[in-house]
Amino acid sequence: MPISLPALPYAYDALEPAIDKATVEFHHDKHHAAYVTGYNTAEGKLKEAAEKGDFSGVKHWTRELAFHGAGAALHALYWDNLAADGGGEAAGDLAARIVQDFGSFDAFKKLFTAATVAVEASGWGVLAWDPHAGRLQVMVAEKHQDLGIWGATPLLVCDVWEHAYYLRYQNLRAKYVEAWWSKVNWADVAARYATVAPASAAA
Ligand code: MN3
Repeated sequence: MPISLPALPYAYDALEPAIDKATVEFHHDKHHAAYVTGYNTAEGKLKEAAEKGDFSGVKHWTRELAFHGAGAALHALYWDNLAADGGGEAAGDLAARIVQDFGSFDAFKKLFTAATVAVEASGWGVLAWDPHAGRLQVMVAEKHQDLGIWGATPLLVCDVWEHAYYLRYQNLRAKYVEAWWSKVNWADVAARYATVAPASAAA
């Protein structure tokens, strides 16, 4: 089944001045859209290969499926993770879990920021719930699909591909990440955490 481009959950200029209107418009309408299209193309090619029994292109198209599928999923999460009135700190069970797993909100924020700014070339900073370790993890993704822990659920992601910030911030990735924090929709992150947190997490 083809996937479709989710509508941006706010106006193009909703994240100004932290993330500018032109960047959001290009990022959603061109870049995010291209991952959706790329996923659908790969899915179609793999379906065709299975039907024809011709697997000569299977290595290429499974790679394309992972790249575009991960790109599409992370971008949908990225938009939902932000809001015009975002910022501040996590609250409730998520806040308690952040303190348990990282020591303090400030320690988590510094770790996430450092990991995200340090991503080599194009990728993402990720806060994820890892069910194997039973804890929150700060991870990074190179491109969209490399370096993740299987089964871990991303809760909060920061896109640090240059298309996410170059129009306004040029090479100053750290300035963009600092501004990005001011738009984090903690209610969205907490709702995602609630769907994966163990029942005993708040105890
Ligand atoms: Mn992007």
